[in-house]
Amino acid sequence: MRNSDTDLIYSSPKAQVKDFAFDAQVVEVFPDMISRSVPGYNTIIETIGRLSQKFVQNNTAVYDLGCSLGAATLAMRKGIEASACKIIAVDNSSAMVERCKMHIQAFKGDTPVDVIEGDIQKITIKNASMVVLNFTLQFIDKTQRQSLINNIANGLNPGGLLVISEKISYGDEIIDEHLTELHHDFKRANGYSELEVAQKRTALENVMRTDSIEQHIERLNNAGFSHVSPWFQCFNFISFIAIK
Ligand code: GEK
Repeated sequence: MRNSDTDLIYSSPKAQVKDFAFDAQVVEVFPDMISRSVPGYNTIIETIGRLSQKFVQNNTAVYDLGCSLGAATLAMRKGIEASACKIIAVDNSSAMVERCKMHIQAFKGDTPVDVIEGDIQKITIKNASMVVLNFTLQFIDKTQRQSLINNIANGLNPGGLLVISEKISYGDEIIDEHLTELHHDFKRANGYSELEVAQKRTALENVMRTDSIEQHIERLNNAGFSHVSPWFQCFNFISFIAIK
């Protein structure tokens, strides 16, 4: 069923497809867009909530980096059982941050949430027991990714958890082709047309740059995480846990 929350951004032909941006138009349809486009998104959000129950410690900070409308923040606020914690949710899109604040206020919760408009590459992470990068690292310049992961590792307390979810590429042409096709089938099954799939792909081309599983694991190991593993994968979408 289509209503005003349905993502129709790429449904009509565009003379020129502009680079994708997290602007007001995207904010309006974001929950519909991400759940129809990212296989496993809801499972990942729910699991982030469950992990927060296990990993978040009393008197510590929790970070949701590239929080968009705060889905992971809300899941963690529901899951956290520790006391005197604070969630810091950061995004550099003013439209996202404005709407995120409204979402957070609409739900009750014991853990306070600070929604901050800012660049996740510039914030200081400290006294953290859990950090979430849910489909955000893929939008950061490749040359900046290791230093961001290093900052997160430095700001986590021993035993602290980083959850990182990403779209990936294999670097094997045949596998990449099949996984992309399976992903596009998933989108078609969720009601996106060929035109929508094709125009969105063009819009993301210069904006979202994927790494391989090996690159992610190497980067996490370089940053000093003691335990690193994928815990979820569907087609070319993956989520890792990394424990300091
Ligand atoms: C979710 N985590 O629903 N600093 C801060 N935010 C940034 C930066 C940056 N440098 N670069 C991109 N963003 C969310 C979904 S969406 C993923 C995350 C997607 C923000 C950007 O504004 C957007 O809100 C978010 O990262 C990526 O669990 O739409 O594929």
